[in-house]
Amino acid sequence: MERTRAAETPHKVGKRVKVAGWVHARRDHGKLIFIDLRDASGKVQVVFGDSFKEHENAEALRAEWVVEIEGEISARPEKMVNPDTPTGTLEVKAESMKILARAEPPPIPLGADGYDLDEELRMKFRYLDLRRDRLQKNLSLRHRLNLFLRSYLSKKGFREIETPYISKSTPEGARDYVVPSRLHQGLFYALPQSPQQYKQLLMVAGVENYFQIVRCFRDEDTRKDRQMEFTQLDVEMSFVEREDVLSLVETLLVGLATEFGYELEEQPFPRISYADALARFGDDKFDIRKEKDFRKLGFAWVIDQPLFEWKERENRWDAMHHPFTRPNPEDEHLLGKGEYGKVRSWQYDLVCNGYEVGGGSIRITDPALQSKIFEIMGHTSEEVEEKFGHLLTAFTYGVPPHGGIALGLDRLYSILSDEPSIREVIAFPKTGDGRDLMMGAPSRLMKEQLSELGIEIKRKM
Ligand code: AMO
Repeated sequence: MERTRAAETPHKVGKRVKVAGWVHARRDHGKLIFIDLRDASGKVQVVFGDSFKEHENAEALRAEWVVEIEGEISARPEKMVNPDTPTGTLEVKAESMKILARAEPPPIPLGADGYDLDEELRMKFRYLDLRRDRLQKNLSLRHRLNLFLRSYLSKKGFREIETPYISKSTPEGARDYVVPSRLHQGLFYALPQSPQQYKQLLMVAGVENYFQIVRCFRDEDTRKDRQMEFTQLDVEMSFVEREDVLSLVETLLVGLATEFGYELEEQPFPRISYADALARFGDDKFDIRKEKDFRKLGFAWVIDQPLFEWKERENRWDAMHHPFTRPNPEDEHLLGKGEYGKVRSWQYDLVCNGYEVGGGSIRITDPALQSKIFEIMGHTSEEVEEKFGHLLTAFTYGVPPHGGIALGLDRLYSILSDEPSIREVIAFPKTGDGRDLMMGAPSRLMKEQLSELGIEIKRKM
């Protein structure tokens, strides 16, 4: 017999079915034993009564055992109906049962929302933690949102193109995760902080409209809105100006809010200059909502950021966004005068409910201007050639004007799921100090692995 999922049972009242899943809860009333059987689609009540001959097997059942049950779906007696659950009007009258797996008592309770549990335990037993309703819902919402983004952008003529994860360092302001090369000992790959240079090279390649739901890697301390690996909706477009990128993202997000039942605080999204944001909110991340009520999204654009910021400790100018951001043409003449701090850029950031959920810019396409920016940031011409020569060369072969943006999906999804941390919307997140407690990462390498890579550990931890 084909398996029926819990959510399908309301359509099969009166029929004999086979259901399978985990024992979510068990209630023993002596002659009658009830269990709530849970599968990925939901829960359904199973009753072991007269039609079930092996009563002692039902007595033995414990939470989280995995079972397969055959029986008839029948309407519950009226006083037993539970109107609060989708299968609350029916039950499966068990006739036979197979125990597929027994289970140790779970080390963390799985019934409640889990917020008040020790996070280290939740992470160590993440495969159990993920069984709770709240996290299953978060995984489902994430899946449906990704589908929406993919289908929306595909309909607008964008192509999703995968770019390498084993690559060369792209400066985005964080430290790189490096990967030693076995074939080229002493040389290293880096995991990309974002696909920034690849997507610009795709524009040179004539792709025009690119997107990718992509993992990015940054060696920075994790926080409630930060992970060392996180997911972006990365977008790049050719022959566009700032307005085109802002309007694409705005219509995408309005469409998403409508489809998924969220209210927008203000529309069109207000645009606030960086200087005004600092003056009004004291921060470039702010919350425009009047009331912090559920399912309300307060999106706003921050524009006109300075191109450079002064790094006191390093005693040099650094790019506020990244070095590929185009200066506002009205301010470009200031570069020649050395008034770097006054140059505004064509950067734009998107904030929502107090978080920065996106950032992007119109890019530099003139190799001379790009070299000048690197020079202002303190790179020697040899360094520029070594680190960015490929991009500057590519720009000599016919580069279209282009620009783009990346949305931080973990942040956006945690807002949409009303979760306090992005860890609640990521299946397997790292702890605050960058460990995967379930897998036990980071971990030591075998001597042979190290020697194959030509690596010697100087200081043992
Ligand atoms: P940026 O560095 O601003 O831009 O990143 C875009 C968005 O990604 C999210 N984000 C993070 N989310 C979780 N954990 C992190 N450690 C983390 N770091 C960033 C934020 C942020 O707004 N290549 C450019 C985009 C472009 O210019 O097109 C970039 O990566 O929500």
